[in-house]
Amino acid sequence: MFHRSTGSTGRQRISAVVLALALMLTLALPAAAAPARPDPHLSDLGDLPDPTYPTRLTNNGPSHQLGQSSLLLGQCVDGEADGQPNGTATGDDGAVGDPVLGNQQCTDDEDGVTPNGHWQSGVGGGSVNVTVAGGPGCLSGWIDWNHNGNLTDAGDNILNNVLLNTGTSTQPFTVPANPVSGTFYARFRLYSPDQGGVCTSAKAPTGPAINGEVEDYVWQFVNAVTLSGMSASSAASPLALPLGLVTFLGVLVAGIVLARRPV
Ligand SMILES: [Ca+2]
Ligand SMILES: [Ca+2]
Ligand SMILES: [Ca+2]
Ligand SMILES: [Ca+2]
Repeated sequence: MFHRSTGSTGRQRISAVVLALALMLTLALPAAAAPARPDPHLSDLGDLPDPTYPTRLTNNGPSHQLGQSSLLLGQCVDGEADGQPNGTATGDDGAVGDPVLGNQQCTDDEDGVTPNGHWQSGVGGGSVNVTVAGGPGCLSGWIDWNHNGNLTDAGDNILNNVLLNTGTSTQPFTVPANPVSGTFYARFRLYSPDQGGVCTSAKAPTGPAINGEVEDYVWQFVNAVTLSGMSASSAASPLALPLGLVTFLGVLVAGIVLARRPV
């Protein structure tokens, strides 16, 4: 009896020790890791109208992961869960409530590319000023010159894999012959160089990038009086057309006055 009794007590003690060890082991183990879920606000996306331009993720719109580097167009970038298309390409310009990286004072993350005022057909006929932060980076840009709703026609890729250092620079490009006046949609993407610090991997106006930023714009162009060039202005500027008309009327009146002036 004593032997069985002792054995039973021993087994109980062993069971208690095993339970205690199991409990300690359970507490010591880290909690099972939650499945990885990408934060939808940690990518910058575009805002050209979709359709017809690919902007939404379902249409393979451009996206740039944020937080992977400090590479930016301009001084500011913010994240979106998806593309923000609208007719004036301003859906991404003043996103409210999204995390803002870079300069925390920014309210508009489309701050890296500005058109220079006068463009004309030919090589180097147009240019934009581009500001890069956290460089070097590779820049590609597109303009839908013929207003057909895509950025993939010949000549649309105005800047291709241009290596840029931190700072602001003027980037010239070719303006096609006889471009039609009106509203032009433009897209610019900045991303890190390949190994060796060179820009060799071509970037499309669509698809993901591991860092950098995309900026989409609408620019208005009005034919000059001479029809030899165009004036570029912000889409938001109401002065573009009136200024052209005023110039034209001024030349016309001056011509009439001169023609009628007695000799
Ligand atoms: Ca953004
Ligand atoms: Ca920016
Ligand atoms: Ca952006
Ligand atoms: Ca925009």
